[in-house]
Amino acid sequence: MTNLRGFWLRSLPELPPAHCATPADTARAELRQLAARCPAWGGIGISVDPAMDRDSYALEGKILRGGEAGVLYGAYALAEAALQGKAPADFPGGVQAPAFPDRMLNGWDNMDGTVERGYAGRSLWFEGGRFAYEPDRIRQLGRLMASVGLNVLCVNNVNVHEPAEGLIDELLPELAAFGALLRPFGVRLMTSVDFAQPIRDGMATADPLDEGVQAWWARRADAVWAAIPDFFGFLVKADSEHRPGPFTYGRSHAEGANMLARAVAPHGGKVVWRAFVYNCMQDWRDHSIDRPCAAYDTYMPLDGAFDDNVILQVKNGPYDFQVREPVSPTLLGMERTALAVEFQLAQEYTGHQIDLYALASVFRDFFDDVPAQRLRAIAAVTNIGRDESLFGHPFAAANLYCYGKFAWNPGESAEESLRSWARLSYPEAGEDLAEKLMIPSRGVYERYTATLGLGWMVTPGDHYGPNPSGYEYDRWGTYHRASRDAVGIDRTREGTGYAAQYPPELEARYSDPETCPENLLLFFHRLPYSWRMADGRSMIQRIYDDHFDGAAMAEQMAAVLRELPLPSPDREEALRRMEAQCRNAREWRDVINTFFHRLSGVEDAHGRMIYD
Ligand code: GCV
Repeated sequence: MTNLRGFWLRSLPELPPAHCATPADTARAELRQLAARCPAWGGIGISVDPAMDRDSYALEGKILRGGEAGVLYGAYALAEAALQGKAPADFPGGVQAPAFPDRMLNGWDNMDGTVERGYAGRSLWFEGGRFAYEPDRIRQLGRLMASVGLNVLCVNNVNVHEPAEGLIDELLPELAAFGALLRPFGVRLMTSVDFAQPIRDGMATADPLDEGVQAWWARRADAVWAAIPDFFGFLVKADSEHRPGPFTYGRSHAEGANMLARAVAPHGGKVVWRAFVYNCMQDWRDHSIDRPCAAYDTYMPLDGAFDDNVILQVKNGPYDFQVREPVSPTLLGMERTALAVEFQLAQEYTGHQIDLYALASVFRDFFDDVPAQRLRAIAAVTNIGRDESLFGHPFAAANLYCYGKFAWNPGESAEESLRSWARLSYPEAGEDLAEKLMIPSRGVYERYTATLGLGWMVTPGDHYGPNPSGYEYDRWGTYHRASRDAVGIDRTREGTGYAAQYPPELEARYSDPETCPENLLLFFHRLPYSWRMADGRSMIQRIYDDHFDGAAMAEQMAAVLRELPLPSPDREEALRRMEAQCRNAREWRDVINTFFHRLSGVEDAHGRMIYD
């Protein structure tokens, strides 16, 4: 059966029996298992209260009262408290409810079994053009999702490749069978759809204003909801990175999204429309286009034009899941559109689940700037695959765990969520694992890769390992513009104007290099290497120092890891990956420092080795 490496449910190893049909059945089974392990928490009964919101719950004496799925979230909350040694009397009183009704995971799984940006092996549920899985592993996935409060799973990649079109057609019975395994865990399904799908089905056009096209989608929706009555909806990547979309027909994204929304509305379905639209055929010499401006420029004029059942899903930053980005101004600007933020748990630019990079502080930083009330939903690209540990690196499980915590409560603390993950998942090592490895991990990774808000210096395509010019002369709009004297892009009103997309207070903070957070300095400003940082160091010296420090810190983390009392085989797996991380950190240090040394001609103040 499934190994639960890196996840606290390992302390309650039994899957609820397969005959559990509802979240309430599952909750009862989980509470029985908990009572056997922690007798002080025995004797708690469950009461499903149709008057409560679907996902909320309250512990009232010995009764866990909740909505249809809320009782299950309550059962897992009780289990977490019990396993951290708390007493039932300490359990929070009152009704507990999630901040967002829709808490989504997006699988970028292809039906041939590969996973786009997957670092935990092949797809957990697709192989050879169809569903192929061990039912218990899917139930385990449902259990993992419910245990961290998530309730929607998109099964296929937003880049919809051909066989996936069958998902809402001849493969519907397979999709329904898959969904049935997740329903007892309160998880509903979504699929990505290809905007041009009617054409592949023989239609002459996919124009959203064409009545034949509208009727085609309505028929598809009828078939999907007939097979899966609680189906969540469709996820769409349109007019993005060569995917088809309404622009082909001179239509707006509101017209495209609303056409689909009207097809699914009679079934209570949703359309989740991604706002990842930019010019991916840019000439690097053209300074008039600035990619981070793209989403706001495209969608702000459409604010208020989307139907109620459309959710616009916007990446957390304006670029693409870089190590550090400011928040997306689109999420701060749109007032009359249902919005979702999209994070990426899969560590595409953040270490491929080899290097440690805890995302908890990414979530914290985001919600420090974006009030949760602005958002209708929250989404994240999964980091799960067929590897035995499900996450590749067992500690990458922390990113799913912390995502769930923030999806439920955006006021969560980054440090505390990592501490509870570590205490619960590795009780023997918990404190040091959190304090010395997970909490500092993002800062360490940032130092040796992309300090001061510089992104994109990665190997093209693969996105692991350094290549400072790899994306510099390419068509993707991803430039740092490093020259002999200066680096960075001026994004103030005097430059590309991007900063003007923010509300005044943020614009003012970002636009002045003295108040701009140092970790975003070169994202917002073009500065000479001699620029004085707050601590008196020159900017170029700071770049050198950060890369030396980052690589040294990775070595210190390796020394800590060697001493941690972790169970096998997690310990060996983590050590093996840490060795690779240290190699990676040294390579980043040398390549980036050499690049800037050669360009600037400035020597390191400490005379350390930089290659000539
Ligand atoms: C699914 C980036 C990634 C792509 C991904 C895309 C997206 O460009 O590199 O792999 O495609 O984002 O979010 O659509």
